[in-house]
Amino acid sequence: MTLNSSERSAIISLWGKIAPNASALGAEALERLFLSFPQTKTYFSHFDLSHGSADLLNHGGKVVNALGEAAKHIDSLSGSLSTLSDLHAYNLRVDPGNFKLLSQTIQVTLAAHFPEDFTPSVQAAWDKFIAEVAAVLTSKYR
Ligand code: HNI
Repeated sequence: MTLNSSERSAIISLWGKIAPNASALGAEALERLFLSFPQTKTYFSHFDLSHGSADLLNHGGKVVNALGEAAKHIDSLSGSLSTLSDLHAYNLRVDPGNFKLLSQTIQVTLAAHFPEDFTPSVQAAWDKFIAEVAAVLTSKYR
């Protein structure tokens, strides 16, 4: 499931536009996650999940910037995401199915903000990229 070179460029070039607004875009993806799939809120009972909250912005920034870091290490994801993988499997125990839901709300957020850039092929590349990241973050469950 490795990304080919045009998929890689699709990730890297859109990342340039995402980076300056990582927190706001991440917060929006999380808000969409919690509204569309309310069961995902169980992991965040200690957060203020109201629209525009500092918790959403902070955490949104962390998630999106982790994707940005992953994009820079696209050939060595399992090593570069190892600590995050331990965290999600052993400490947070996030059900792996939730990663697909977050992937969807990240993609909807990108489509809404970058309609010109987010062509079907760019969308397919992001879908694949986030699936690769999620595969690493859920690999330690096995
Ligand atoms: Ni996730 C913490 C990245 C999916 C629930 N998560 C983090 C952190 C990063 C991160 C970065 C902060 C780590 C730290 O502070 O050291 N998470 C990612 C990425 C994905 C992802 C890149 C998928 C693309 N996380 C999910 C999913 C859930 C989830 C699907 C549950 C629905 N994550 C959490 C929770 C925390 C967390 C809960 C801890 C939050 C806190 O600060 O208490």
